[in-house]
Amino acid sequence: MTSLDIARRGLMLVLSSPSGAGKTTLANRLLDIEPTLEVSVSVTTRPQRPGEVKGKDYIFVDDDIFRSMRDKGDFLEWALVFDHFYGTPGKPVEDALETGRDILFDIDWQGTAQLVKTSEQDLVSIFVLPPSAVALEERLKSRAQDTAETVKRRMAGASNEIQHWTEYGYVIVNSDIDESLASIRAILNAERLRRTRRVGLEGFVRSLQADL
Ligand SMILES: Nc1nc2c(ncn2[C@@H]2O[C@H](COP(=O)(O)OP(=O)(O)O)[C@@H](O)[C@H]2O)c(=O)[nH]1
Ligand SMILES: [Mg+2]
Repeated sequence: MTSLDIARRGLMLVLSSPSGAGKTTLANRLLDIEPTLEVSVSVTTRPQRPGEVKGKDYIFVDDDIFRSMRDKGDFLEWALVFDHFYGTPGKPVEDALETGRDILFDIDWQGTAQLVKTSEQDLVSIFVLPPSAVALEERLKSRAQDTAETVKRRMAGASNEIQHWTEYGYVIVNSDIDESLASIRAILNAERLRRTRRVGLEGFVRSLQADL
């Protein structure tokens, strides 16, 4: 018997950052090395970008569909980000948590604040900061898919997003991808061992005690 054999509830790993801080790269690298980690696919009204895959990067819908999903209570959280709606479908999350699977969320501070209210026990939140303003701007400019206007707006948005760093359980300054990745794995591994998630511990300890 090892810790890994003991049943536990899954956890919700939230990664937030201003765009350009390297969060997407970190998330993709994390998924490569953590094959059991699932991704929460958000619903959005933002237009699909070249290279994005429907149903994998986002579920792309129009405003009417988004509103009707929202009004039906389909979302665990939702927010308006840069003029577009984004929402997290609730059903896949509860299914995963109950069966001990961990889910990764790429959502903003508004969504995280809602999850703190509804799901604090399940939540592990990490805020990713860029090492400097210059580094942030460089990363935004190197992404050819965004227009100069968008880059400008996202720089302004970054300042607003960063204000919310204190609402997260963990903060990472992403100057080195490998180092940041190692930190995220350390957080994930420790949080997986948290007593309160480990629903199988009671039975394990009971049978241990019975044999003593
Ligand atoms: N609250 C919330 N935010 C989301 C959701 N999905 C994506 N976001 C956030 O919306 C922002 C814009 O995402 P995106 O359109 O992919 O552009 P990006 O900034 O280039 O990643 C990012 O901060 C995401 O974390 C969601 O379901 N809920
Ligand atoms: Mg993104």
